[in-house]
Amino acid sequence: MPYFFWLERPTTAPRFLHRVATNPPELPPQLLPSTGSASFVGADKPTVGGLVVPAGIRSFQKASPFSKRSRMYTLLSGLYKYMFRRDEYCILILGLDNAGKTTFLEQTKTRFNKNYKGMSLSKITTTVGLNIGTIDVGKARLMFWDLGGQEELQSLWDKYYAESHGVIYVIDSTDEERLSETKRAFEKMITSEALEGVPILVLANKQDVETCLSIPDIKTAFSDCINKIGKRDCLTQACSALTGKGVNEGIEWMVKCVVRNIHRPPRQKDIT
Ligand code: G3D
Repeated sequence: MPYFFWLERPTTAPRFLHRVATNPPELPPQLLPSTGSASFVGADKPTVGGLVVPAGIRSFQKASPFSKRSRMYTLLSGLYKYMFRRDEYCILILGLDNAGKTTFLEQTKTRFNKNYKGMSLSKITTTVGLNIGTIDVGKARLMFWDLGGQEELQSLWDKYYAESHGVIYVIDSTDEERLSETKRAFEKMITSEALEGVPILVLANKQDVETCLSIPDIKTAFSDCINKIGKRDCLTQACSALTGKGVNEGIEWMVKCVVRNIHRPPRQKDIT
């Protein structure tokens, strides 16, 4: 690659400048640009041809057609990276066992990934361990971690909190008996410091079942959690992971929240 000068790597230099800080390639002498030497006016202002050499430049080789090409290359590669880069967000799917977490993940993958042939939703069995899945929504890539909800597995949830950008908490609206158990798990989760400011989507799942608890019923049961939610985005969404009702709305809401949450910036990955 053509080069035009070497830089020391000042920690504050913009990232693209580091590209030219590498050793020059070995070129045949006829292709090498003629070398100029820096002259110094005053104690700390080196100049070349009347131009002040920016701080951080140790040795200088006269600008040549190589420098233009190099800058063009840097600009184009920056543009390429900007256009073909995705912001990656990690989303935890939590909730008690049998709440419908895996069914929700499969339904989401089927809806948001063209060509994805999911397994038959009615054949999904309860999560033991970890299921993962990825979807792309615009420039955002959501990576889901569906964690097992059995009591002994709940102690593993907090190992994932620091890395996560959002939480989808799934409640089985047909299981009134376990409502207080799921509320306890929810309360423990939202009071974790490692999740501070992380948006939470509460899915009242299995709304296709006629006898299920309604959204107001669930909100009433969870009412004393409200002041523990703190300053974060939180939405309760009616959903049926089986039929897909409410799935798109929930995911779109989550994407909006994680993108605007400046406290947890995304990881950036080139599109592959
Ligand atoms: P989990 O991953 O949270 O443990 P699963 O839960 O996704 O394995 O779902 C547990 C059971 O609930 C499954 O039934 C699944 O079909 C059912 N289920 C999940 N979502 C819904 C829903 O929206 N509506 C209804 N009616 N059922 C749902 P089985 O019979 O396989 O245990």
